[in-house]
Amino acid sequence: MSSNTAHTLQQTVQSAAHARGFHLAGVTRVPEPGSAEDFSELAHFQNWVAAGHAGSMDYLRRTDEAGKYLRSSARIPFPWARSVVVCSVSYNNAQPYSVHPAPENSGWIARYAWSGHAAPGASNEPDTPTEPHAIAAIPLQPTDYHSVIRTRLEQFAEDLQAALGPFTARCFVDTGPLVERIYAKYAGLGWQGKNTCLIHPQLGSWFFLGVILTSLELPEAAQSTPLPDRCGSCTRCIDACPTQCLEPYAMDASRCIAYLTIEKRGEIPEDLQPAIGRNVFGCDICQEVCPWNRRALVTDWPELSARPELVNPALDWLASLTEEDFKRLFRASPVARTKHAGLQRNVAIALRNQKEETKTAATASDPSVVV
Ligand code: B12
Ligand code: SF4
Ligand code: SF4
Repeated sequence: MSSNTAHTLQQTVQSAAHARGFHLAGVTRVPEPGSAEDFSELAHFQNWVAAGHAGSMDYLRRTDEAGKYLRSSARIPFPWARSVVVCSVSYNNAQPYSVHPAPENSGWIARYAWSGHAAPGASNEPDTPTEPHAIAAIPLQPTDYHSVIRTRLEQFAEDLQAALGPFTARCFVDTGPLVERIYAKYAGLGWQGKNTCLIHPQLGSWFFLGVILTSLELPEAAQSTPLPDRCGSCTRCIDACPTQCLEPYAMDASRCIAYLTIEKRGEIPEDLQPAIGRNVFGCDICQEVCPWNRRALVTDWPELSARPELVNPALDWLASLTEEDFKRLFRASPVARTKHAGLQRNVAIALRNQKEETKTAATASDPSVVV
């Protein structure tokens, strides 16, 4: 491929991605594992898993017959893969953060899981552009980013096949056996911050990734350029993490509130329960304190609008939900992953934490208590 053709490939990817509504797109190679071109970050994967940081997420530990971790290179599960097109989609909505003052006795559901869409024919689009996704008259129907993005990603892959000629392609949103953020970094979609999230100067870190693995050989000239790391001397995310599970650029996921409240089944270790605070599904703290999210783009994907009832939800309301209510509210929503029992477990912890906090506040303001 000449540098001219390489340039055309980049342009084709960018314009086709844009036409399908993706906020960013880039291309990078899938290097041979262990070769001089391999991505150095992937070398950490084995130690990370061996240190127990994956907790009970067994899917991260899957190996091939030779015992190699599938996620240590996309070429292990997909030997035909030569390049990857990575896209990002903002899920940010103009709504408060969990670290902002909140209504009394409210819990927190992670930003990415608020998504809903107006039912066909229903008119609950915002009245004015200055009120993005304001209180909807008709409840938004739950949506799940996996299927929402995958639909457009598959159309995008077909657009590319039509423009570039036939090639093998596999689309993944979250669930493929590869460390998506590393490929996204080399595809120029952002740098991996000290909180381990991918960050982009305009999108912040409130975005999802979608990847198209391809069999297309990619010459040097056709690859996107990675962005420089702009964390500098900042350590806000590390300082703010309630369970102290972050060290610069690496996470002990077995202690992360997102893992504990979404992925972990059964009891949550008692010593970690107070740090969960009011988080009942996921956690946004290390992103909320990040200066790169102060002016992050707000999504224009109607399928990723915020369902108002999920922003600062009342804990009593969540505690009262029956299994039937849970299914109705969270069918086809990311929240379904924790199941009714998981949500009830998390709500019980948040209610206990809130009670403890009220007790501590009362003691602190009682003049008869001598410190
Ligand atoms: C497992 C998983 C989780 C786990 C573990 C997270 C983690 N940091 O690994 C849990 C449940 C905790 C989680 C949480 C969240 N997740 Co998640 N998750 C994934 C998933 C499925 C796999 C990630 C993975 O492979 N982790 C393994 C570790 C090793 O990877 P890593 O942390 O990126 O590690 C690299 C570096 O840290 C470095 N490294 C490792 N050790 C060391 C040591 C040293 C010394 C150094 C220097 C470097 C280093 O090398 C590693 C690569 O080998 C991906 C989708 C995918 N298929 O990739 C989504 C994904 C990463 N998650 C996503 C999201 C949105 C979230 C949450 C925001 C959801 C929420 N609010 O609750 C949080 C964010 C928390 C955070 N600070 O990262 C997005 C991230 C988008 C973005 N902008 O970055 C992804 C890409 C899904 C998607 N398709 O959009 N997630
Ligand atoms: S998501 Fe929450 S618990 Fe997990 S690393 Fe970030 S701040 Fe810590
Ligand atoms: S809070 Fe600071 S250190 Fe953490 S990811 Fe953002 S810029 Fe980097």
